[in-house]
Amino acid sequence: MARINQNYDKLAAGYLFPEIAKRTHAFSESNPDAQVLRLGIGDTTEPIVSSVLDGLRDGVNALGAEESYSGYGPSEGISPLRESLAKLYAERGLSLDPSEFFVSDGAKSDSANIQGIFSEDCVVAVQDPAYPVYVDSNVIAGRTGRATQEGYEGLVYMPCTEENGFFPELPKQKVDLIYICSPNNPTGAVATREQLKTFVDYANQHRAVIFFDSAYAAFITDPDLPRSIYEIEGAEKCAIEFNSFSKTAGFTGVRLAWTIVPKACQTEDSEPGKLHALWTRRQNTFFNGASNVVQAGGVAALSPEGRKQTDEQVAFYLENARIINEGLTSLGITTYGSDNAPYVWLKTPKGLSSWEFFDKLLNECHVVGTPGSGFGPAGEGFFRLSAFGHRGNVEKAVQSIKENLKL
Ligand code: PL4
Repeated sequence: MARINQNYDKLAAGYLFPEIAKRTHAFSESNPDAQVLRLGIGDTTEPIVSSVLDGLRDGVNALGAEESYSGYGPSEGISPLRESLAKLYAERGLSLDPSEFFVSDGAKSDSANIQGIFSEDCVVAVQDPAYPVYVDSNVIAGRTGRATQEGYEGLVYMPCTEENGFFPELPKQKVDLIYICSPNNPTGAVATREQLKTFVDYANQHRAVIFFDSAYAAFITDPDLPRSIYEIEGAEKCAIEFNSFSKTAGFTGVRLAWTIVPKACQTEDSEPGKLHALWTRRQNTFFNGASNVVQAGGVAALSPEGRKQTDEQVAFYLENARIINEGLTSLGITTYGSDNAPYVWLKTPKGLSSWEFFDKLLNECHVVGTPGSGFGPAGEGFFRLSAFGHRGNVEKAVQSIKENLKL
């Protein structure tokens, strides 16, 4: 007799982003003439830059000739891409071997799947608020109890609040797996070297492992802020890092990412090299590698011309963030983030709940954002606006908020 994975029934509600899409659709159905301006999902909007398009085309063309055709590739990714990634980190003085880079189809899937190579009884700590995938993947894996008003039983929430500058204190109890996202989705806060050092030291002391999601690292403009956790001494022994081409190369639909599992990284019951071997085995078993066409695009994105052009696109989105931030602050709304991240994190006015503000913004201004409470209990009373969008739409959204939001 087949039985389902009962852990799915523990999941608190629908996944956040489909829920937003559902509510937005309902609004559009009842207001067919309203132009809905979307600053909700962090999804790129600008065309892929020419050098990366050329790389993708080269990938396609290679498939059309007998001598350059390729079928299944290594599930860890093609060597030129892994080597280009290692060079990228080497430029910042980080010595990582190409074999420590695992190319994949997304930071979402990797950050959801990584927990699968760890013991089921590991205690998990998450920043609160956090990208929902970290929590949900552990709920499904059975590492939590029921959902309550305060979050899932058994999960250690590390509140990120105005008081602590949206970076958490160390957990009071011993935890085994720690998720840190910097630049942070949703708060836009970037961890300093000192802040990361406290977690790296904790992890090395307790033989915990940090999952460091740096999907927005390219948005860091402040040269003093770390873009990779491996800039912190000792991190290679305790941290696994995720990054993605989604937001830099506009690959949210194309799909390409990478995960770094250093050979030095270890757990309390394993030697250095074991985690690297387990992730290799996991990927070999469950994954057949990212698309060869797309990996050719990835190599082009890391070329000097690709980097120049994609950097310009990142700067474009950061300018959107500045425009949104300026518009909100001119209304007296308290905001965070936006300087080194593509998200503006705002405090809902008049103590409205996050979902109340979602409805208000949609009904009064026809602007869609993301309720902070969807990212965890500490996100209640906050709201996220995404800076991904065409400039004209971003400006229209800000104008509409300024003219129509009843404060
Ligand atoms: C909506 C911190 C966005 N349907 O594209 P990937 O898989 O390489 O990267 C996804 C990702 C990884 N890590 C962080 C992220 O914020 C994201 C993308 N987040 C958002 O609006 O929060 C897109 C979400 C998408 C989803 O469910 O991920």
